[in-house]
Amino acid sequence: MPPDSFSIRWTGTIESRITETYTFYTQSDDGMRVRINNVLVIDDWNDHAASEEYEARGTIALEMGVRYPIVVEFYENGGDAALHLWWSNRYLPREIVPQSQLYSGSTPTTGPTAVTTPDPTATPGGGCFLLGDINDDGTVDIVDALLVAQYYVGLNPDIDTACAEVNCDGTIDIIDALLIAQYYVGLITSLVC
Ligand SMILES: [Ca+2]
Ligand SMILES: [Ca+2]
Ligand SMILES: [Ca+2]
Repeated sequence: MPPDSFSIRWTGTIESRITETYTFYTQSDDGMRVRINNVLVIDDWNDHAASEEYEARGTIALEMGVRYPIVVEFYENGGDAALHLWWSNRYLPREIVPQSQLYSGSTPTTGPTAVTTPDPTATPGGGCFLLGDINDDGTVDIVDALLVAQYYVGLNPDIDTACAEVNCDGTIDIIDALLIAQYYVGLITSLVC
């Protein structure tokens, strides 16, 4: 491939771990376009440097567990060449879109990813009866979300981990805390994965 005057198109799918509106950001040298679910989220198809000054951004709502088709196009005209892609939402700070949320291939799923379903009436560990009810007080609320967030940063190692792993991805992290918080405010209706 020549160092100048080329273009590239990547196709695959992207999956969010929570249901949220995301902002995507690009810095590229030269042009870049990002389509997600056939929506042109970023259209920055012109010559420029890869810097904050020429940063482009766009937003799109993503539903947790759904793999949306993503197409990233890039061209280089002359001189330097670079491209970067970040995302963020109101809960999660800006980060490079992690490899773990990108999949090759172009066949998106049309619904939430199938995962094993635990029995929500089970009473694991310390006896919590509702997944996400970390303090076992009978309601899932913001306190439970905070307890999981504290566990995630190592502040609260004694919580009922059977209730805290709400999305069944094998780790208890800030996503589990966010899911409980979203359940608490009615943005999602089930914590059973
Ligand atoms: Ca260039
Ligand atoms: Ca609770
Ligand atoms: Ca988890």
